[in-house]
Amino acid sequence: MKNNLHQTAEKLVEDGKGILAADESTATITKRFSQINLESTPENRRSYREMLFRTKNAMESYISGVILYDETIRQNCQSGEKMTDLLVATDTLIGIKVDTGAKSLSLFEGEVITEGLDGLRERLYEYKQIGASFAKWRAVISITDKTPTDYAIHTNADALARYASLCQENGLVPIVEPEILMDGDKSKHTIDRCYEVTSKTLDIVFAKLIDAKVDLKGIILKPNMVIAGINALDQATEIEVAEQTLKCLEEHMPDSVPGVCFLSGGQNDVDATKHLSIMNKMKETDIKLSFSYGRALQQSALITWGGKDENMLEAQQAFEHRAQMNSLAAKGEWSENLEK
Ligand code: 5MM
Repeated sequence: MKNNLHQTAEKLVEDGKGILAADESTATITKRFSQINLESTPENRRSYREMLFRTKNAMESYISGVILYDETIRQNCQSGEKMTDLLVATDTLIGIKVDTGAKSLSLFEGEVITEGLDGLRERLYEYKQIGASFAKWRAVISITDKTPTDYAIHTNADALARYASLCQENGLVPIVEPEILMDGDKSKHTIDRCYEVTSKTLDIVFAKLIDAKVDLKGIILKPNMVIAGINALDQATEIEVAEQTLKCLEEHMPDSVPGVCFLSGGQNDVDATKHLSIMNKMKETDIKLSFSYGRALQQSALITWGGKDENMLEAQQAFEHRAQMNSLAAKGEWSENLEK
């Protein structure tokens, strides 16, 4: 019989739906707002996110869940209702970012460890009472000629496993996000190197999850695609990205995981959609591949909005368009001419 965790995980990857990552920490959303010269105040963050969550058709038809930041899960809309009520009204699952960010890893230059385990059990309990049904923790691994070290991968995987077990203990589905960053250096960050590092990281993460007794049917994996770095001299073709990513997941992710929701990681929005769609067309198994995009779902809406009320409708249309394109990609039905 399916328990609640399995049901929630399956609902997150329901056909043609994916996750909106709107859990930018204050520092990150401030960086995003600086592109439109908008001050990052609680009111502006609320207006922006409220605009996204009120895009009714996008939320109802294409988005299974939204990952929130602590501020948003406790925030009220301008009209006084809770922000989370907007998600409940469109039958969108409420998620919450529970890591407290990646901090420099002592004695390992250039590497980071994600923090947030202290007091996590109590915080998860509270988020569950507020209405969350899933959570997210992002581990960050970078590619250079000296990194990642084995220690950085292991210590980040230990934290992911501890987080995931605490989530399941508290009835929340953990989104397990080991992100290999795309900004490694020019010559070192080839698609082959990304394949090697992603494979190794997934092997270690899943070994630790299993050791921690995490029920793999009650998690969602949020990985990077296997792709050359943004600055890499040798860029891979879209077919290579799709083939390598599929191969990596088939060989390094246990079959029991109910679904994969990719991060976009700095790919431009159309590339993130295109790669997802090609993978879904190409796959020969019933692996569920969807999206948990932040920038690739939001960037066009943010720029169109520009912080101005009069642009809200057009910005919502931009958001709905990207959500619809990614919904099609999650079914392998996207094509370039739909972008026009
Ligand atoms: C939306 O941004 C998330 C939170 O980032 P910070 O902790 O840096 O504020 C981030 O974890 C995001 O969910 C993932 O990176 C996926 O987003 P992208 O933009 O890579 O699809």
